[in-house]
Amino acid sequence: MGVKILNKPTEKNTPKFKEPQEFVVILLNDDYTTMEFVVEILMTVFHKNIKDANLIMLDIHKKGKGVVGKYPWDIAVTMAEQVHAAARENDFPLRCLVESA
Ligand code: TYC
Repeated sequence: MGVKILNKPTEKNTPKFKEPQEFVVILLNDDYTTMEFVVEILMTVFHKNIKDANLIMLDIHKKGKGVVGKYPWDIAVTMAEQVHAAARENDFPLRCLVESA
């Protein structure tokens, strides 16, 4: 007499692990935040080098918005909070969004 195994995983009910989802942080242009401040944010919060930070900032300035990077949810949200806190502290209206990649 064999032991009956309850809830034995089968091909059908075995949970498949989902790929960790990624999110894009999008920075929005405005007319009041200085270019220097945006470059500083890109370097300090998003760890961009000065060359990339300038290119990303200018791209956002020209196009109205731009993707800064792709991150897991918690990191993306923390970065967005850091941007908004620093902008508020410096009286700039700089905003960013977190969207599903
Ligand atoms: N448009 C701003 C200026 O001319 C610079 C700027 C760039 C602001 C990117 C926000 O996400 C931004 N001072």
